[in-house]
Amino acid sequence: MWTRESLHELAAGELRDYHFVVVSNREPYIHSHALGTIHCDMPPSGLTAALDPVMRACGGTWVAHGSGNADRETVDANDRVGVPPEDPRYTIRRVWLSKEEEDGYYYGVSNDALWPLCHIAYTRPTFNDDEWKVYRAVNERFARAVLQEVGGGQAFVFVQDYHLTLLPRILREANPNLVVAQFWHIPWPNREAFRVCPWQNEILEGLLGNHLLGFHIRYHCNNFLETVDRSIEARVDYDRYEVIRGGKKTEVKPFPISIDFEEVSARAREPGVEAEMERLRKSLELDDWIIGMGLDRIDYTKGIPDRLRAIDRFLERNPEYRGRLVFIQTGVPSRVHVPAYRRINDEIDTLIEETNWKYETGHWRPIIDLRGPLSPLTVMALRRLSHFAIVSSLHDGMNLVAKEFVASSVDEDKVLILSEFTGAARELTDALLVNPYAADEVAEAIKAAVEMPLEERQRRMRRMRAVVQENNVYKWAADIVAKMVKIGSGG
Ligand code: GDG
Repeated sequence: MWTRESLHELAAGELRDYHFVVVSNREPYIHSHALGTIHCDMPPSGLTAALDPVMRACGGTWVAHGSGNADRETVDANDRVGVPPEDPRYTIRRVWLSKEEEDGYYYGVSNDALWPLCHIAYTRPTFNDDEWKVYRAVNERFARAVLQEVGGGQAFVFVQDYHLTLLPRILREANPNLVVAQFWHIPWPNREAFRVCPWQNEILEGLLGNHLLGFHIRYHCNNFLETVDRSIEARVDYDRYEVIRGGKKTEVKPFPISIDFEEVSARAREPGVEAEMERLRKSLELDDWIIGMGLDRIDYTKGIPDRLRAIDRFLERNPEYRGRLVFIQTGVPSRVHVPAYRRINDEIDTLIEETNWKYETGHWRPIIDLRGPLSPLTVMALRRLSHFAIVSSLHDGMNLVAKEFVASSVDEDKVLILSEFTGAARELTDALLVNPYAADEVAEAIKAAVEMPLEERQRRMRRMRAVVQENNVYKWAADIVAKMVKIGSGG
């Protein structure tokens, strides 16, 4: 079983002669002004949740966009700052972007073109050539920062996600001593879906700068190989999962991401959680109701309206649960500068209002809307209070919310309703797997969840906990680091 310690040993031994550099759009720690002082926070994101423990174990440098309003005041003359602030274990090197650059590269190409392109959620991508020029320039800016950090020496560079598709090629051409890997946190769609992208060849050539390209599941690897095979001049080896282009090899492999199971379980058991549960019971007037929860970054891929429609359908079909079951929807709004995200927030508002209006009696209403930033303690107390959770993504690379719910279920007495279109569904086969587009099917799963006998709830949850405990984030990181080391040594 991989642990923070064994990963640390691996990193200290194998990465001894190398500099380890992570590159991502989002920084793991943001400095901002609040109430007259400077705060340092970890923004909620799957990526940060997964990589911060890894960086603490490996040390090194994390290159990222400095987006906090106190970020410039907290770096040194070389734009560097040590984190975590109370006990610095690694360095953030901040890259600065203007509002126009953020608009074209982050909101435009990354989240209004590539995100909808890769998620089959029936939201149309927008392709704008001016934004693409900005995206290209920003990728070059990140490349310059990485090359400065590593100098001419040997280094492992681990790039994150779809914001930086052009970076690997620039790095590999500029410094042959680098081993470059990239992890793609979202799905890779089939070739038919990808071919509408006007910049497809440049993106593929950029990604083939990597020595190693990782996806969550084999299905996404297959989609990528097929896309390359049918789009550009390259030799694709389907048996070895490799692409050779211009004499350079890219290995394409699955690495299912995960969470720090032990830490989440330990946090679920902290004494403060029970007090917070009590506070929530009182302030939300929860009585002895059956509680379901959803926790998501507000995104149209997460299927939040679909889940709310399923709650409506459930109450319509099972009137005996009116006044007895409540669903708490939480989560933070994100990417609100992109029109599709504003629309999804409005749609959720309307659905919650209509459903509550339809069924509410006395102080009971079926849906409690807790959107907005919540403290980790409150999120944990909500998980512990819940009898079931719904993760209803229309398409999701992995989905860490599902794994966090499993790790928090220390009473082994909760049910997970999980979309079959998440990467997590491949591992969490003891969840109640559903098609989120089918409201009746999800409504039936809610009924099955609340009526499931205790023994079956425990049996399913124990098995899922064992899976997440074994396939934890340290295993994800160790597998990638070990593979990078093997590539670095010519293997
Ligand atoms: C991408 C891929 C892949 C969410 N709302 C709040 C909050 N969160 C935390 C969750 C979880 C994280 O954010 C979300 O992670 P997910 O994996 O569920 O989703 P994405 O952000 O879309 O992540 C995804 C992931 O990358 C990693 O590769 O799994 O498929 O889309 O940790 O707990 N945390 C707090 N308040 C919130 O309101 N405190």
